[in-house]
Amino acid sequence: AAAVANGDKGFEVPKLEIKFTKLFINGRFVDAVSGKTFETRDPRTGEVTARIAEGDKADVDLAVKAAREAFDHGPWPRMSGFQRGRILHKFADLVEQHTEELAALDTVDAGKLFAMGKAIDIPGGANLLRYYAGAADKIHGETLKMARPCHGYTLKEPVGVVGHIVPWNYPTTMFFFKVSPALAAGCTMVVKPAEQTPLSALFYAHLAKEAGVPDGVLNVVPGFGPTAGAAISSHMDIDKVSFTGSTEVGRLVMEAAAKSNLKPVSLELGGKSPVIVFDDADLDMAVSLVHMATYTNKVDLSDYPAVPSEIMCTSTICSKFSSILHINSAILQGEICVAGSRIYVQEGIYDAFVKKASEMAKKSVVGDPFNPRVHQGPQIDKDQYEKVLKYIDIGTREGATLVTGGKPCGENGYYIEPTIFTNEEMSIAQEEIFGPVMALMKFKTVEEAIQKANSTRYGLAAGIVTKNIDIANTVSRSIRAGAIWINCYLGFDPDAPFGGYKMSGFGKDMGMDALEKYLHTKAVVTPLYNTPW
Ligand code: TXE
Repeated sequence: AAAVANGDKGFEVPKLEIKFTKLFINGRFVDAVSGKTFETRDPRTGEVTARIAEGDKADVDLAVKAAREAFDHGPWPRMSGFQRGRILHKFADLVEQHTEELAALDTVDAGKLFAMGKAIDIPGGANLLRYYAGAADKIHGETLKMARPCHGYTLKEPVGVVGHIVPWNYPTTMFFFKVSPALAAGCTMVVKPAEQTPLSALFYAHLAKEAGVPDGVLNVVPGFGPTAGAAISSHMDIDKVSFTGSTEVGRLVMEAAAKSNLKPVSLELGGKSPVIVFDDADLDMAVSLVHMATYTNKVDLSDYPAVPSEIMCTSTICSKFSSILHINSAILQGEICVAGSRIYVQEGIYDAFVKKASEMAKKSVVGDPFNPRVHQGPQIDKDQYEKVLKYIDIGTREGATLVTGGKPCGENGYYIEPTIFTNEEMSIAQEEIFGPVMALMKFKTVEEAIQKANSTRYGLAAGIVTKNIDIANTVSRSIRAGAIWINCYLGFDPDAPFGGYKMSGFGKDMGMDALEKYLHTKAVVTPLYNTPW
């Protein structure tokens, strides 16, 4: 079993003061209309960290009113893109200046490794702001080649008031995936962070104001899904909803949008992403890469030597830190939508691969995410912890072979051992577990690998490990998924659009595609002088 570092006290937990616990509406921190609050808990212990104002329909209404006013009459959409870009750059600087504190907030809220927050999530958020700050003054339409004697051109206009509903697994990254392009486009917005992780979003609202984002442009309303979340997706005065979360809730969001004002939605949903390892792969590199692909979010790979940093590209959201993060980015516990949780290994190296993958999982140190010796932190909350253990139980009952792990660990908190099953296509190899559970399977031919990789309702990402360029090219074109990572995993970059095929949703985060999703295209046509219309 994996080593547990719970008894290890040889590290410092930064002193953390929770400064922002109220809703942020129209540039001010306010109580909920109902006066209600809810608890946010520390997954390291299950104990309450803070009580947060609980936003509901009435609060969403107030936030939308402020955002509507800021859009219809405020300076933000009317400012030049250059001016908006300057404010976003300032926002990015402020985020970086508070890196430690913000990373600590995400650690106590989500159980994320502190080291990873400092190296990846927080600077990565700042980098997303900068990427879109640079794009804000380059938003323009086209001159059209009209068939008739007319002058025709397009204008790109912000879509209006946006509702962002975000999950808990990457509180900072998800916040900036959504907010940065929407701000650059000139939209105003209401953000609902996940009920498990409201802390950093409220801090970002405060920093946005300090940077000069006008009141009403960025509102943050923490609260629960069926109340605050549903109030956003069904709101008559929200022009667009951008959602990341489960496929089930994605369906509800789309339904509510259709039943209210037909607002466009974009959905980034679950995944069950395959990683295909071919016989010619460098075995040590492939094992490390797959380990990272499966367990990532709370697994730190820096102790595992085999992956050359330039190969293991990973979250270059934070390109500045690329060398550390190449190695470090694995820091999660499978709580990532692109977890490479179905691993197909070609028969020639299968047995050796299983052995090495299991050795690596056993070397993982599970424990307090503030401890720099720890590779893997706790699951986010009791529900997710129980869900993962339930899937482990199902795997065992369906006859999959448990190679390693499979048990909770630690005295308190929501820790689970990195787990490996070998099996044929069972439910644990089909359903999103969102935990540290790897399903290893064997294949013979390229065709079989493609067929197996595609045999899922999801289509978010896929990994291919081979030195053969023909196989890499063929397989990458044949897999129905929005991101293909060849000889790397988590190949995120601000310029690489990210989003799913099939039931993993539609619409992109990151890249210029994400900017498009917050823009309308307007066609303007006028006849040329003195020509017959
Ligand atoms: O997600 P939810 P949960 C998957 C993963 C995980 C499972 C459940 O498999 O185990 O989803 O996690 C808000 N109307 N992913 O329950 O409920 C909610 O408050 C509007 C994958 O946490 O989808 C939160 O802000 N909003 C995923 C957000 O939706 C509603 C990341 C996501 O929560 C709502 C997270 C409603 N009726 C979980 N109900 C990924 N793609 O990365 C809830 N919400």
